[in-house]
Amino acid sequence: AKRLADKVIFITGASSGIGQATAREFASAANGQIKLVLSARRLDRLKSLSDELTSSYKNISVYYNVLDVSKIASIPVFIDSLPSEFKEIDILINNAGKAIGVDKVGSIKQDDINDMFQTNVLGMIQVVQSILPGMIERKRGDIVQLGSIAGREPYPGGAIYCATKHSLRAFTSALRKEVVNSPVRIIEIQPGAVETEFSKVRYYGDEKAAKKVYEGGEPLVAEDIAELIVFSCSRRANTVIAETLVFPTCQASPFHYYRG
Ligand code: 8X3
Repeated sequence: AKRLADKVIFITGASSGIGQATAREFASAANGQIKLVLSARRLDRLKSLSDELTSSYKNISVYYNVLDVSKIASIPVFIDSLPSEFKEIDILINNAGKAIGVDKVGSIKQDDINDMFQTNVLGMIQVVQSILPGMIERKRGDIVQLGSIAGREPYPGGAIYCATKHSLRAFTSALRKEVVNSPVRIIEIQPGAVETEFSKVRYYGDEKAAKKVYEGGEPLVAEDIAELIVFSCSRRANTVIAETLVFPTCQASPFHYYRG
């Protein structure tokens, strides 16, 4: 897509899952030079992704560095310290986020509540606050927010996670209204079941429990979401794909996952 040429693309949570797949998808879809800013907590993973992309594609340059979006104060510092050629971010993929635990209200661990709100809400907001003013000033930019079916339809065992994704949706919808006088596009993607490290993290590293989530049906893979993100960002400038709810064919809601 020529529309991606010369863009600076910033991805949070780029070391795995949807973030990593999106970095790969932009690199392969770009027809022309693009610059990727990759951030996540795991530096070694960012380095190998960067090495992979720069050796596979001539048309991309990559800057990567550690960013834990739950550390709010580190976000503007990260943005301010970007090398000048990576500073004018055109596309933000606000992806970093997680679910921790499936406990019911009354016994949810306070650490898990804090962690989810800190990352999915406070971190997500600060990333936008740090990047939006430059986009408004330059009169261009796309902000892609990673929402979820959990941001539309709450389910038992997900009270906190669902509350964070409802927060994201409310924030994103208000933001889209605020920037209606600007060419900046606000895009929200709302995945259902996607098999990544997501469920492993939710179950505190228990791989068996994570596998069970998708058993019997075929979940989406990270690349499916990455394709939609790149598609959304490469539409004609006047087109905003405002909200996209995405399921695998075996799913129709948090409560409808057909296992055969
Ligand atoms: C991830 C999808 O169904 O676990 O956001 O809420 S779900």
